[in-house]
Amino acid sequence: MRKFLLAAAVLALSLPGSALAQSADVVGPKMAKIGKIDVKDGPHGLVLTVELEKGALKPGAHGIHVHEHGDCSDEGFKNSKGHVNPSKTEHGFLNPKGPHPSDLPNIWAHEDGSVLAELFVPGMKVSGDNGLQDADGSAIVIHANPDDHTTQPIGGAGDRVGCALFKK
Ligand SMILES: [Cu+2]
Repeated sequence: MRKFLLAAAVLALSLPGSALAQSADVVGPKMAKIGKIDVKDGPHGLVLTVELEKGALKPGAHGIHVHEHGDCSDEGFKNSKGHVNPSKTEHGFLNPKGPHPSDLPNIWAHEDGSVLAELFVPGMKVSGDNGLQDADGSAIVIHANPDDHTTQPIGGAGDRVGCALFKK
């Protein structure tokens, strides 16, 4: 029993810093923290938990995607570049030529601007070549408007209003 408890303790301690799980702050357009995203690496893909504070977003639906470059340092978050897309497909769950592996369902902000959402990204990993923590890292970017899952290249989701940096 003691051996089991010890093993459980070691596992719990190893999770936050390992490749299996990572938590990142989400910063808003003025670089202030507006929430966080927790990522868990599972056997079939990533489970994301998005938790944003009151006032973080305007109420309603917002597009969210995994962008290819791990950089949230500029206003507008253009440094995060485009969507992770090693398969060279088009954007959009409703597009016959889509989706990008980094496309995600919209998240909804409550009337107070807060968000609590859980998302699944099939096939994506935390580490490895096309993982969140690849050579140049990745950014999970939240947009001002909903993603219509059809329009190129980002479903008409508009400006980038939140950014979470994932790097080794
Ligand atoms: Cu995007």
